[in-house]
Amino acid sequence: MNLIQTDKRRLIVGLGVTGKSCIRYFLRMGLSFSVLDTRENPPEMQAVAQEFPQVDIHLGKSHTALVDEADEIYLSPGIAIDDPLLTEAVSRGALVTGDIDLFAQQATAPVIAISGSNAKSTVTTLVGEMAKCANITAGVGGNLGEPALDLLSSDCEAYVLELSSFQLERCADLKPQVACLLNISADHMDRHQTMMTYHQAKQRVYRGAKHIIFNRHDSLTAPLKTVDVSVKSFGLDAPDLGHYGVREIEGQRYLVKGFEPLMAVSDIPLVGDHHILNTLAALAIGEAAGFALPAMQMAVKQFKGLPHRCEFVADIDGVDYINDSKATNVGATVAALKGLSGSTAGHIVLIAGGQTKGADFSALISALKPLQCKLVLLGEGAAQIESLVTGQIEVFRVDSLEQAVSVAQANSQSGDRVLLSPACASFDMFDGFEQRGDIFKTAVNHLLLSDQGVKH
Ligand code: UMA
Ligand code: ADP
Repeated sequence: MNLIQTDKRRLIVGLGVTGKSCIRYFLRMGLSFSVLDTRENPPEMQAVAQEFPQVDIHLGKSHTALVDEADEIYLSPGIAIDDPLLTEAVSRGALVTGDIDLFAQQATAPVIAISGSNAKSTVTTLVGEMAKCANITAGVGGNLGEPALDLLSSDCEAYVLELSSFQLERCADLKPQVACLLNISADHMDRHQTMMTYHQAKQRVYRGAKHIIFNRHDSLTAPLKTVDVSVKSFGLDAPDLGHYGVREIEGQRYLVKGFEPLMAVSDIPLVGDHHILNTLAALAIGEAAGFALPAMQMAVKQFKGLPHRCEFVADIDGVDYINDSKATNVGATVAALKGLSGSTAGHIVLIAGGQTKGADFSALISALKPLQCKLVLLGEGAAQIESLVTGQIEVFRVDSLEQAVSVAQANSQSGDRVLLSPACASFDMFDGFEQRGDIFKTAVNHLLLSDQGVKH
């Protein structure tokens, strides 16, 4: 497939982070194109007009005829691949693709592609840190941080890409050196409609990969075809030869490859089984990419985790407050609950709720009940979640995150943990998960200050 043909009518759809990276790319390549955003007033429009004064930009739904006429459509991830906007173009045989195929055409260094429902950003960042410790110049980004096309550089010796299901569903030809699916649990069901289409989108990360890494306890991550490919698995149990797992050696738990110890579990600074899994995945990815073990060990030991992912905020009167605002689906919250419960002396008070994205919350309820958690609910999904737990666990309904924090404080005691891990997207009440996490942290810090004031 050769996309770079000057006689083609190219259309970039979307003026977000991806659309802007596509504009920069086509300008660098000296190719003609138009841009459409179906919104009348997309955010940061002024900055966009300033950055690209020469670019032909069309806004609003009245310009959608541009899509019907285009030969090649570079569709941003926020627009579904089956959006009616594309019907006419698809029926005419127009190419509908995204930034990742463009990236793949130009990237000359090996690509490490990481996907999954959860832990993508954590593992992508850790693998990027491993590359740094191994003195390898790596471009790290994709669905996280810098968009893929902006990473392209002749200096890069490797690329580490986090890829979402939205990016993968429109990516035909990445052919990564290493591909990993960390886990699959329901997410974005409002977009993908069924688990089957979501699963199919995620599996595309393995297309043309030379090394495949998957989670052996999550069957949906197992590759469907494995001809001429190295396939390694990771999991928390003792692994077969050549695979990654955990073994007890002389009374101490080690991350191992087969029987070979790689590093002690106690060397991982982050708490919880989910971080052991993430570290195993990163070690497997790094080894497949040729990183030296001492460099990877150093990166793991130094890795403090990312903000808003099980981030410790404060200890107030023996109660830990933890910000896991990035838990925007049920799988992430269940992992956080399971990961933290073992090291929690008392109980967990969970703050959850928000935009449900069509999720089924039964797995969350099953995780909450045996742990005897208390539940503080806010946002759009509160009524739906409450209806599933009524009479089974203690539930409090609140209108704001500040109120959630004070209700959680009033209902916790020394040894408990207050965990913001919403299992929902944030857009019903906040600009995004970062704002939600920041507001939580501010509310907790106010509590801390007033608590210190009382003690003085
Ligand atoms: N939109 C329109 N009309 C358009 C174009 C976009 O209404 O013509 C709307 C979309 O429906 C969406 C919003 O604009 O609500 C932004 O969409 P976009 O595709 O322009 O978004 P970008 O700014 O390009 O950001 C995208 C990813 N966003 C999505 O997948 C929704 C970013 O991931 C990603 O970091 C960025 O590309 C660079 O790769 C965000 C995300 O939430 C962080 N990702 C999901 C996740 O992690 O769970 C998948
Ligand atoms: P993603 O980029 O896939 O959203 P992040 O690294 O940002 O992943 O983490 C998102 C959420 O997933 C966080 O709430 C985090 O606590 C949770 N999480 C971390 N590791 C795992 C895991 N191995 N399985 C499930 N959830 C996890």
